Amino acid sequence: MFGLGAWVFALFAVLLAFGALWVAGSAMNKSEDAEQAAASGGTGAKASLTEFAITPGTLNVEKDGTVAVSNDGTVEHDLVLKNTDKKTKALQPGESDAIDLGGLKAGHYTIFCSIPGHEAAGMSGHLYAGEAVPATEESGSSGASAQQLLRSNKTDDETMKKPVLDYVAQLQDGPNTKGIGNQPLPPTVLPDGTKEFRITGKVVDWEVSPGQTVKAWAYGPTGGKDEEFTVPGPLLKVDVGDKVRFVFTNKLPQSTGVHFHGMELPNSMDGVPFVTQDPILPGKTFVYEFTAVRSQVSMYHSHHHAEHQVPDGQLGVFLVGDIPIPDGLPTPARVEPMVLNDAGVIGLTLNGKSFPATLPIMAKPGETIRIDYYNEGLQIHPMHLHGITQTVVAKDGYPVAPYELDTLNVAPGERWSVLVTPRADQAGVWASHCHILTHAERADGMFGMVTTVIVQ
Ligand SMILES: [Cu+2]
Repeated sequence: MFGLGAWVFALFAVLLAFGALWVAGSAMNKSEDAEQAAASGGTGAKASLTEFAITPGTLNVEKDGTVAVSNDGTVEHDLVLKNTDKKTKALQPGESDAIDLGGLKAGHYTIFCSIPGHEAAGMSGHLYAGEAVPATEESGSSGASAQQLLRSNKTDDETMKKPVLDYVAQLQDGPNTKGIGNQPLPPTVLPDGTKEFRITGKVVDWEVSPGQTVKAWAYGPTGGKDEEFTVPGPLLKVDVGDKVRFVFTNKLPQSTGVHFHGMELPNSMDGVPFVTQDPILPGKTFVYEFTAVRSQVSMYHSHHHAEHQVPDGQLGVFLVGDIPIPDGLPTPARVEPMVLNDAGVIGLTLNGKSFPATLPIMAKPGETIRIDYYNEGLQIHPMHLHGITQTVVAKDGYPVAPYELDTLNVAPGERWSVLVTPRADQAGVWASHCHILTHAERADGMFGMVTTVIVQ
């Protein structure tokens, strides 16, 4: 097994790196706030609420000051200081309110919008009441508010440590949520050699992160138990030249259609309702048949109400054969799919899970892993791997002349395949995350599109 101590140490290094970025961002906000404070008489700050952000993300307010809050969005929002009674009223679009911080202890507070779902969507931030930066011995201040601020900062760090420890604990205790996506589903081989998959779409409970269970629109094996319905759906794999039969049954509360994204197939099998077929009504079955003509890194997903059906979970990986590896590069020992999502009930996730429920990618020194990124979300995600080079070998399943990078932009619909070969001197836990930092971290620590590559 793994040395837990080394794990914790390495993950703290990760936290420190994130922390440095955060301090830089905080310093910028501070200068903005200073301007605002000057304009409003020196004791207050202003916050703007939109979908789905609190701007600025860090508010520095003098003790007993006020925060002017405006709803500049298009739906109802509010602003609440966690664990206090300080908050605005529910603000309609265009409305404003002020929070009087009179009597509030100097310190650090988490702020958020309490409208259900808005905090998770990104409406959270920090508020510092009192001095903006803790005074040090050297600066000559030993006032009570500075001491309180340091204590409060320690509490904040403890809060941020928790998801990391929860993630680490999975190495000993196993996954911290129910359900794992991308489970290989072997086909039934028919007498003529056709490979048949029987897949159903159904709404089931899906645990995105510990304790956070949503109603996912999942794929699973037809006739399977609810536990076999996952996000992403079952991982399907065939060989080049195979005849494929995909028998789909719709148990969703809405019509749908299954599109094989990236697959070369007959027009009538393309799965786009009103373009190549009628919608598959709830309770009905549709049979897709095609021959897999070349190697492919493909996805199967809904193409009907896709704006919600796909991010809600109607997505899966469909591999054909293997990507040819250019001369001089090692053949991968395994393929690790990493399916990105950012919307619907599933939200900011890797393989249907939000940190700390994401699973690490394990690699031995000298071993080559192929990571396939699939973007099933609505936004671009720059996927950054710390410390170890990623060598791009295919785009959308098509081989490309290999090139190296550490951050790979993955746009919606794209699939990128990279090889990762850690060296012996790269042993450790390497963070791997989307570098849109609000997709990876929020006021209470890391979440969402974060995992690690563990070289051991
Ligand atoms: Cu992202």
